[in-house]
Amino acid sequence: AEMERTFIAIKPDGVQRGLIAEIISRFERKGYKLMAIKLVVPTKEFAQKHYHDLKERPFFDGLCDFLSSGPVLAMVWEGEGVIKYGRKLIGATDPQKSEPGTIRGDLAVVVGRNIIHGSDGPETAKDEIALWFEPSELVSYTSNAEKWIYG
Ligand code: YYY
Ligand code: MG
Repeated sequence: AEMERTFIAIKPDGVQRGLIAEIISRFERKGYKLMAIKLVVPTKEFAQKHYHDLKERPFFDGLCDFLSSGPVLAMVWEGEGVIKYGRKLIGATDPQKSEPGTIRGDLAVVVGRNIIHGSDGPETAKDEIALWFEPSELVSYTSNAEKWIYG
């Protein structure tokens, strides 16, 4: 299997609403492998780094205030196609447009409180994993389910 890794974070709204287990289970039951996980309250400066691509957008300041307003569950998930398919599981940015069955479609209502972040491509995945995690925090292990998931 062509394994790749993506950065997934449950934002403060998802944590406060008690959706951690619900969200993790969607990645876990799909067959992706959890490589790293931690609960952190990012500083506003850290949030600005995470969202640096959006610094010209009108919602940037509010977005960074929000991300740094409480605990964020930061994770790295591994699997074949996990970057692109992880975004499918998450659904469209605006929950008004996310399909039912997706995380945002099922669990969120407005764009400013869309509960989850996922890397949007291989380059951002690499950068975001490096921003949020030390290399030593990534745990490599063999999953016994792997041969049943990938054949
Ligand atoms: O990657 P994704 O989270 O789906 O969307 P981005 O375009 O990267 O925007 C990041 C974040 O910014 C989004 O999850 C909510 C917020 N946001 C907003 O508050 N208002 C918008 N019009 C667009 C995005
Ligand atoms: Mg994005």
